Amino acid sequence: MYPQSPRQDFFAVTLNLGERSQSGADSGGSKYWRRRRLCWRKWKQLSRLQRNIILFFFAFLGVCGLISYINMANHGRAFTSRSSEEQKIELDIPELNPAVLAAPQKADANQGDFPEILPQKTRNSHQGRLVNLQIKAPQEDQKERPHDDDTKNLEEEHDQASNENKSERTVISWRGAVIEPDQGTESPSNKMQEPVHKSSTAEIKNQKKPVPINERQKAVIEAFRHAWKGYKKFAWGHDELKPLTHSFNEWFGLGLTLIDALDTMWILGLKEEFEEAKAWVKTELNFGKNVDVNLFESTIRILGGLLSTYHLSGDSLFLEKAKDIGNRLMPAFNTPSRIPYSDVNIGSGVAHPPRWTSDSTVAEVTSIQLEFRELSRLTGDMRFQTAVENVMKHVHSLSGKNDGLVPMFINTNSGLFTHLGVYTLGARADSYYEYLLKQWIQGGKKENELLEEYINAIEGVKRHLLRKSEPSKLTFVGELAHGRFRAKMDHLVCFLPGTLALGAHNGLTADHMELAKALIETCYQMYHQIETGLSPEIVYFNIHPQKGHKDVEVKSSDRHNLLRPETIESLFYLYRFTGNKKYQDWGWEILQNFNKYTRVPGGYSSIDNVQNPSNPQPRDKMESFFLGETLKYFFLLFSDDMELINLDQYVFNTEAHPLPIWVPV
Ligand code: DMJ
Repeated sequence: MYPQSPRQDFFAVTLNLGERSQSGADSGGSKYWRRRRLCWRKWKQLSRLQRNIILFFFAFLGVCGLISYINMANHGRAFTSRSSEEQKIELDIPELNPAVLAAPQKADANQGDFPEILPQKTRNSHQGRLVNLQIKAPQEDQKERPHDDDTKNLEEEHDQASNENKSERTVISWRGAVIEPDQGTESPSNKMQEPVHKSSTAEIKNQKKPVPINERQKAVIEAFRHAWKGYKKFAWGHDELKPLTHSFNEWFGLGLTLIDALDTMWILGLKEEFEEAKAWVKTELNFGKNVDVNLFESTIRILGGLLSTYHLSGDSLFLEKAKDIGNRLMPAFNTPSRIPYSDVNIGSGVAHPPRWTSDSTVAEVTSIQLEFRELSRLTGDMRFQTAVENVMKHVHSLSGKNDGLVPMFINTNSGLFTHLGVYTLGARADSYYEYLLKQWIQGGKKENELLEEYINAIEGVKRHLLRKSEPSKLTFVGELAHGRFRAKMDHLVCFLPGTLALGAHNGLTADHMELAKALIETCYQMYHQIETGLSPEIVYFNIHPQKGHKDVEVKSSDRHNLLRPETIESLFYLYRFTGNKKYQDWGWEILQNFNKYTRVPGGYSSIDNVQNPSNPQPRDKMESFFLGETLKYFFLLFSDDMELINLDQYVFNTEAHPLPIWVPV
């Protein structure tokens, strides 16, 4: 009988307890005690086994309850502590990674081809280098760019040193040499700040002695005079000389050659010619003309030429003219995206894109910054600077770049890159890269986005565009078109060795200088391997060993020479920074070939065929940059006067017009 009853009793006890809990609140005290006694009696009636089972069951429930309580408590603690760690990491991120551009991502299939010129350090090493450069940089925009305490201390020291330098005010003399303050003629504007002085005292002492003009420089002066004679006689006040037909060519109708050549005459010491040209600027140059000009070309040649002549001569006439043209160019920025139109009518103030597209060229919209920024600094009118810096910021933020390499076109409506997938350091992109570095230098080496963008781009060049030719293993910069490499190099790309050398001089890593040396050798060979000793506009390199083939090949459509400056420009930088005379000798060889094949009685002329020494076919055109750039760089290359346009005080715009490097106020 026992076996059945306890089970029933057990349920009875449970039910009773349950009933109590539901109705206990209404029960009187006696009823409660009666129930307790009843329960106790029932409990006593149970066998020991039944009681043990019941006790074990409750004990088991208790243990389970305790375990799940501990688990829940642990889980809660773990959740809380993970959140705060995540929070800490999130808070740490901005400290660890200050706003920098994304690192190059793709591995390069061709890296193995260039062991000696590949980056010696990773991109992080550039970031490390950046920190050092930030320390050296002068003050400005402090609000926008917080620095750590160590950096601040070092910057204060730098400030002190710079202030001490401020007393050493200098003026640039005829031939561009630094002279004592009291020898200057007219003071530049009050807003102008002195160029930064970095040369050692010993260097300055040595360089302050007048350095006589050497035979090679005299040859450059003779070449200039010959060209100028033709210009004066047949094209005075017009844009370009036609030296064969003794006539002129009009592009903007603004005396382009004359303005482009002003600072060259100053640097070459051609005082008489300079004064004549200045008189024309004063009395004849009128920008109030109903004429369409190209924003980029008129900025680099006219605005740049006027600004640098103002700095060298200190004559406010040139600043007034610079302000005038600067204002007249501003409507170009009135576009939906603020990326400027290519053309603007400087008389009516109406700007427009070319007739066939609403695109502008990337190099054009990003190579007007040095000039407009300098105009703002001199005038105090920030509209110029703001307009061009907005363009840089916008381009900086755009997608469509390939490891820092940019496409060639940008749409003025959408502000986006167009014709994606083609990357070159030649036409339509070239000076974008040049101005990244040069703006950084102009602004006192503190605009780090520009430097980051430049370093990324050079890494992109190494990764995607460098190859070696056969049989001489010349390092060259080719092009990438939709993933396919083309062994094509424009002569325009020969600006790159000079720019790389300038970057290395300003503290970038030594591999930039190594690449500069390799590339200038190639640019020289682009002259040396050609029948006239003059480079064609475009060359193709052989990249596969083939018997009897040279490194360089030329297509018939590319065999012209426009008297371009880029190789001479780079030879100048390489000579300045290395002192290796071979660069002067290479330049001398090229000058002689210009004299042999491009000089005509009326001046110098572009030629159609660099491969035909018996008939190079002169084109009847002398470009303004022959006087503005090519002959100026020849003269500077042959000079041993390191103070002649000191590269720690001046930065050349892309048309060879030197503008001062800013220093902290
Ligand atoms: C010049 O007008 C400038 O150097 C520009 O950057 C490129 N083209 C010519 C010279 O070749």
